[in-house]
Amino acid sequence: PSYAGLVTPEIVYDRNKTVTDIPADQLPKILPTPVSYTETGGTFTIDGKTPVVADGAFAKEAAYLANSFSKILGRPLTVSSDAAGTGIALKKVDGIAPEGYELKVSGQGVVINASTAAGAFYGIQSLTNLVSPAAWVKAEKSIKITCVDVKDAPRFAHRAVMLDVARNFQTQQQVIKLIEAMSLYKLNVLHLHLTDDEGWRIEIPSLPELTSVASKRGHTLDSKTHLPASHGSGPDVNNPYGSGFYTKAEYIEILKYATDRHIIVIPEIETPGHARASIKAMDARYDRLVAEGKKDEAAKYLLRDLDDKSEYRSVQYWNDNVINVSLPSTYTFVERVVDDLIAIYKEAGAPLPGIHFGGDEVPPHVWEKSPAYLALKASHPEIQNTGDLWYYFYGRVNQILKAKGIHLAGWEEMALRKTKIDGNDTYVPNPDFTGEHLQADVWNNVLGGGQEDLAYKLANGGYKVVLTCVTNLYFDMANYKSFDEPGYYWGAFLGIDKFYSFIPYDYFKNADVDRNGAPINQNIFLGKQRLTDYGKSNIIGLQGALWAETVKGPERMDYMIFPRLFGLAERAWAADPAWATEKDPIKAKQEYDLAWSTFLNVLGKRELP
Ligand code: TNX
Repeated sequence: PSYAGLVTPEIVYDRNKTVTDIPADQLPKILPTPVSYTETGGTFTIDGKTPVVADGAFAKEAAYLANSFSKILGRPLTVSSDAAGTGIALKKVDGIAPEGYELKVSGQGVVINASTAAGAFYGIQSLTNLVSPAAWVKAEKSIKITCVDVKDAPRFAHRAVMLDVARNFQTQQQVIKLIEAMSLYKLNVLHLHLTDDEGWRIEIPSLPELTSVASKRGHTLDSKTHLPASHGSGPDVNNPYGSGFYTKAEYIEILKYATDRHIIVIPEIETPGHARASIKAMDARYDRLVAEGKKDEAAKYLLRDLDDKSEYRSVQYWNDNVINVSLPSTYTFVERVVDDLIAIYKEAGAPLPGIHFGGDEVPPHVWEKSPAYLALKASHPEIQNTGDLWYYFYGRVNQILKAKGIHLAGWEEMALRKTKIDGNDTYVPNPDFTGEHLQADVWNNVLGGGQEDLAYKLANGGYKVVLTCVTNLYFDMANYKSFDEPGYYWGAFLGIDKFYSFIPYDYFKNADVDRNGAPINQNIFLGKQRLTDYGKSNIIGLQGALWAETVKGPERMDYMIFPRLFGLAERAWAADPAWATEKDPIKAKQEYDLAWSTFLNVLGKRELP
């Protein structure tokens, strides 16, 4: 990595101020950068009389376009199927890449060609980018669009944002706003972290305690005995953002809004760790049914072994937050939740390709003294220690999902089987989960931590990997080192440059400083795995992640996500920029400066939605 030292937090924030001012007419108008973009001279004017003419396959996209322009023109455009006349045409053309499009604006009108509805949608979003930001704020009678020739297609199929609404809640309106911003910049997966220790945030009609009890922050009061006051999570009952959930109807609205914008919403039900809220809710259900004299029914969904005396503590200091995976009732619970989620998605008409079952950060010594575990061990020779339960649990969850045609997604730990080798806990990839059926979100590439190449190892080994690298893509990390800057920094300080300079197939390349801001020793990359060609084919995309222990309220959420979202969108959609492949370090720096200036200029001239 000869570019070490190119980007440091200090330089970036200097750069932010001294960025070269590139004249507006020389700036690219479309973000993320399209594959090709040429201005062909002249303009085309869209006014209230411009018709939208669409192939039947793109009727929904035509309606979306017609309505979105009404924000400027005061009324929607008319949609017609009459191919004659000057207007905006959406045409189905075979042979264009999925999600790709061609956009031609000329004196004669606008033509968007695509082979899929998603492609037509992205053509529309690029057309929307060409409208001057000012037009969106002040209503006008007509909109002038620069004539262009654009050809475009995304680099990665999976362009995601993970939003944690469990630690602190965010309203439906905030989620809708994020979806709107994501869609403008061609991101297509919203991963909602709906459950954690602090709360359960989605109504599951057949298990009402999940929200009646566990959406309220107060349920954690008897837990977490060792939490330092400075830590963001915990009981914190007076926090106004600590409680809340989406009713089924509200969640369906979110799904419909996302589906109209070609965004898939992956629900995350965190198991077996980070599950204090689920456990507490099922405890409450148990207590109620026992009080009603229904003892047998009471234990049906119980998530803990009442006689388990094991002692453990999670990294976030919880001592009672791991579901007991040896209990049959755990699988009854999982299946019940999955079935309700399927029904909710079906009612919304939204796709549900995968469900995320968490998997991160299960502490040592959990389950060790559980009678349920000891009984299971006695009857299952393949289970020798609690590490083997990992394999057992995700194997069963995978079976439940597979039978319903849904793939299993999880944090990287899910793809790793913890086992004892020479008495030490060691992770080995889980051979049952490779291939199409498991999506692993890989977060740990902490510089100097020794796991820098984990994402590449898993991809080379056959896992479908979503790069969620903490060094470059974590929205909950502070932008830079300052007492005034909110956020964690256990992974890195993360200005927008970190997102922007992330090179997916070689993310060691721009790795420069560690999590304390000190220059890293490049020797840490010696002997690390690089991506093979096969590994490359298994990198399905990128994900920015907003964890929310420190994210209280909508303003803070927006502050952490913007403008860093644009750096993420650029790297998820566009090819590696020229500076990433330039071998001469001086030329690379010049090219980087120009590209970075241009990028910041574009952002500076763009209204946030
Ligand atoms: C680690 S990275 C977690 C989350 C925290 C986050 C805070 C990962 C899969 N788990 O539970 O919210 O750190 O940055």
